[in-house]
Amino acid sequence: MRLCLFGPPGSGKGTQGEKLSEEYGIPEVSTGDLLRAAVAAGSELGQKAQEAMSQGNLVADDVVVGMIRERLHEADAEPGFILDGFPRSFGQAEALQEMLAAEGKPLHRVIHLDVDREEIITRLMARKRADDNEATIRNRLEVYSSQTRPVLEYFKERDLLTTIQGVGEVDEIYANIKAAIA
Ligand code: B4P
Repeated sequence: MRLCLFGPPGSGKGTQGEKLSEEYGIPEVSTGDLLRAAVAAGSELGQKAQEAMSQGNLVADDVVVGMIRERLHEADAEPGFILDGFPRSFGQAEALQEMLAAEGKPLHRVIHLDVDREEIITRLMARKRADDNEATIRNRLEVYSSQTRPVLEYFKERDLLTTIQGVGEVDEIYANIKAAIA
């Protein structure tokens, strides 16, 4: 199975991705986690990503797409994968579709976790990651509305999109995701 979890920051992509990964035995590939690991390792890629991330801006498409291309070619992603937080721009969506089409491995579904702004701010303020301060959260939400949310249309046009309410019990949301991919 090849899935994509789409939604605003704090919508539960990481939370649901981990559960899906465990149950289906395929890796959850989070661009946020990959970028944070690169920053922690002090690699050249990490240095490029750090400034954008600390301000809540998107890291450049070529950096993120290159990273995803490499990760999806690792052996554990051969039977499938769950993308968490990728794509986040039209450029990333097109690059992904082209890459998967060229390999004859199309996406099965894009799950959009819908959560309103106030709930997101409450969740992220409680989490306290380095980029979970109020100014950065507001910018991440702004970036989501202007650059990421419009990409939903791209997947809708291709009949790949299912929107699921991301508010409520984690297990209830998970059951709705499973029903959508069954
Ligand atoms: P991410 O790491 O993807 O950050 P995120 O969107 O905040 O994470 P996520 O949405 O997975 O959090 P979750 O809901 O699991 O990105 C960080 C930064 O990296 C970006 O701002 C950007 O700079 C860069 N980046 C990443 N991908 C990129 C890309 N493709 N292109 C360019 N730049 C990119 O968890 C949130 C909290 O909610 C948790 O505390 C959780 O416990 C809680 N929660 C989850 N479900 C809940 C529920 N049902 N009820 C209550 N709380 C819940």
